[in-house]
Amino acid sequence: MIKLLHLSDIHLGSGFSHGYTNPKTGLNTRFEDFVSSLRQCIDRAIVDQVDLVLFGGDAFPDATPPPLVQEAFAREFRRLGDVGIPTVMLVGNHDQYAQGQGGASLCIYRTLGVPSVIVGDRLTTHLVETVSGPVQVMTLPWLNRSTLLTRPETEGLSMTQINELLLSRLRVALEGEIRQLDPDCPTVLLAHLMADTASYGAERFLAVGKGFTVPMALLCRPCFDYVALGHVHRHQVLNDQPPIVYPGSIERVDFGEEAEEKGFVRVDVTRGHAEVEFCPLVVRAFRTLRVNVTEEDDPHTVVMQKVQSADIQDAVVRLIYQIRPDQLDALNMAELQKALAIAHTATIHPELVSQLARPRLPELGLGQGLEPLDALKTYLGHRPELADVSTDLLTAAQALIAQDDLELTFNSTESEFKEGSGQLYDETVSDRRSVCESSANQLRLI
Ligand SMILES: [Mn+2]
Repeated sequence: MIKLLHLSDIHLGSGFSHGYTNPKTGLNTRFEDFVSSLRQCIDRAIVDQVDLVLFGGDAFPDATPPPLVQEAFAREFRRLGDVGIPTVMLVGNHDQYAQGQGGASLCIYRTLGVPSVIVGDRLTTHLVETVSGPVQVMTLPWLNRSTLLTRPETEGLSMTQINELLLSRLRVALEGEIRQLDPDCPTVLLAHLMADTASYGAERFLAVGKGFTVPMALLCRPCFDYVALGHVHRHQVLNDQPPIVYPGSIERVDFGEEAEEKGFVRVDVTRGHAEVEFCPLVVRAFRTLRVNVTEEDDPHTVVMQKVQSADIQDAVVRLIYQIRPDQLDALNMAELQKALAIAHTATIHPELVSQLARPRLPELGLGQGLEPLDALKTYLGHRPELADVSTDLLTAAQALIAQDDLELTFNSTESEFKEGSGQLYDETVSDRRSVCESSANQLRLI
């Protein structure tokens, strides 16, 4: 039996905006949190005397981490080498430098000839001799189109066609690799990819390029006793035997992972069977507090009650409240900041909800059927202060009305922001939504 510890998506050095500089160490507190999570994983590997550690990729936010971050990562993994535990480090999308030109942040371990570390930056099989016997580890790093395709092959093809071509190449390459396996030796596939049945986490916002999904049928093969995945930040088990598992990230990268439990997995593998145990890590809590005070007579008390009733001690907190502009002065910000001070860090996001004056126009009375555009024209005719923008408003309204489904507009707005950080995405979309909604309300009010 081979004892494995499988962790993934460390992203060491990210999420600094949710921390502050620790005056005792000079380091960002979120950096310290991430190091602490990694340390818990390494501690467990040493205590359990595992035979092998598998790292599923995405060590840092990008392929050029600052020396301080690189060093903290190396310092933790070195502890495994010191006690003779080998590690396979897989290259994830965040570890690749300038997609297509080769090179990855983790390759330095191979260059230096660190004896306990195997770097998985290509599709190949490593025979690892452990204390408990040999194990085959097939590494499949993050694929981008230049991994298996040349430029002339992809010229003029759509993204879908390129993905299909990439998948057919992967199928052939994987088949070739499988044929060379020793069928009697325990075998693990270690892969950084998006499986087609995985449910998405925050990583889709972190992704630099749009990847492609790999069908489960390609992974769910009897030649593999365990399939160790990386990339998706939410822990999930996609198949029972062989177990196909995302351990998830080891710390919360942003608010998109607020509700997710963080951890790693311990796996006992023999040829033909594997037992998996998810091991939760002690990580910092993230809390979103939402409250709508637009209908409240005493908005300050309501917001304060929301803050005081929440478990925000040492958590990363964001307070989002919807408020009318005329209520803003009612909030005692100093008192609010004081109540939030027990949090690790807290940010305040007021969402202004404008209450439009509702002039009663006789032309728009009940029983008068009016097309929305005519209604807008009538409304603009009564608002001389909008004369400068009335043409633009009418053009915009025409475009809006032309949309079959208003929701489509929201969706396309969201996709524009998927490349940004989860937090930015959340806020921007909700801002946009409220803008769109208030435009819709305007039309309704007319
Ligand atoms: Mn990834």
